[in-house]
Amino acid sequence: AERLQIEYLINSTAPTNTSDGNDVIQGLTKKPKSLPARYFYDDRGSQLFEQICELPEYYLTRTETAILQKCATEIARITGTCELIELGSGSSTKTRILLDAYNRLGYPLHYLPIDVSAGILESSAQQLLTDYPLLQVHALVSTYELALEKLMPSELPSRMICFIGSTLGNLTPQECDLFLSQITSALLPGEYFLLGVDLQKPKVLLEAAYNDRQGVTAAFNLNMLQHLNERFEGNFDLQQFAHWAFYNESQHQIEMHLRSLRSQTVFLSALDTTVEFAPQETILTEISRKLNLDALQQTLTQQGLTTVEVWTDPQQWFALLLCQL
Ligand code: AVI
Repeated sequence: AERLQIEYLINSTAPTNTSDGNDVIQGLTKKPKSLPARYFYDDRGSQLFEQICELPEYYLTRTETAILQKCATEIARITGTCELIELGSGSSTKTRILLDAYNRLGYPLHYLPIDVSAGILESSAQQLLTDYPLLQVHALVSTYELALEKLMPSELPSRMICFIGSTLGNLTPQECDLFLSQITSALLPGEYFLLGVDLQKPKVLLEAAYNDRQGVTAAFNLNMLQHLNERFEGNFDLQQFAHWAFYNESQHQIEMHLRSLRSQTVFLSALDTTVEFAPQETILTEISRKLNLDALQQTLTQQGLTTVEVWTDPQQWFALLLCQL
C-alpha cells in the first residue's frame, strides 16, 4: 500500500474560491485593523516560524520539547494504539518524540498531519517516511475547520488529535470555544485530545520572546504583508511598516501588530480593495494568550473534555494536557 497520501483541501498559495480573502477585506476595512494569524503561514512564514522555535528567547518550543520527552511513553501507554492527527503540524519536529514512543511500544504508526502551508507539509512528510519505515502518512493541506469536518474514523482502535505548540493561545476566548466544539464533534467517545499551552509568566520573559534580538519575529510578522501581496496581488511596501509586540497584562496576552510608518494607501487587486493607513496606525496580526491552567481545565470540562493527565516543566512555564472525550 502507498505509505504517503497528500490531500489538498485548499490552495495554499492563491485564492481557492471567491470567498477566500473576505477575512482580509473585513479585517483591513474595520477599525482598529486586524488580520487573521493564519496568513503568517505561507512557505516562507513557516520557515521563519521554524527559526523562531530555535531562538534563545523563544522558550516555548524548548520547554514543550522537554515535557514531551519526559511523558511521551506515558501518553502512548495511556492511549494505546492510535492514529495521530496533528493540527498545524509544520515541520513535525516535536511530533517525532510521540512517534518514537509509539514505535518503541511496537504500535502501528498512522500519522495525519494538517497544515495550511503545502511546502512544509510535503517536505516533512517525505522526511518522516524515510526516517520511519513503518509509518503511514495521510497529509491534509487545509485549515483546521475544513480538516476537522472531513476527519474519518480510523481503522486503528482510537485517535488522538494533537494541538501542541500553544496555538490555542492564538485564538480569542470565543474562537477557542468554537474550536473546542469542533474538536469534540470530530472525536468519538473515548478518543483523545493532546493540548500544549503556554502559561502566564513575567512580562519581561514574554516580551523578549516576541521581540528577539535577531529580528526573526519582526521578519515573520512583516512576511504576512508579503504573503498578502503574492496571494492577492497587493502592493504593501514592507519598508513602510514596523513590527510591534507587547504583553497586555490585563488580558494576559501578547499582542503583535504591524505599525504603518507614514500615511499610505495600499491596493489589493485580486480583492478589489483599497486600504488607507494613517501614520502610526496599526494592524493587529496576532494575539498569543498566556493561559491559567485551572481556567483552561474548566473550559475543557465545559466542552465535555475530561483531563486525563497534565504535565508541566519545573518552572511551570508550559503545560501539556491529555484529554479524552
Ligand atoms: C504558533 N504560535 C503558538 C506562536 C506564538 O507564540 O503565539 C506564533 C508566534 N508569533 C510570534 N512568535 C511566534
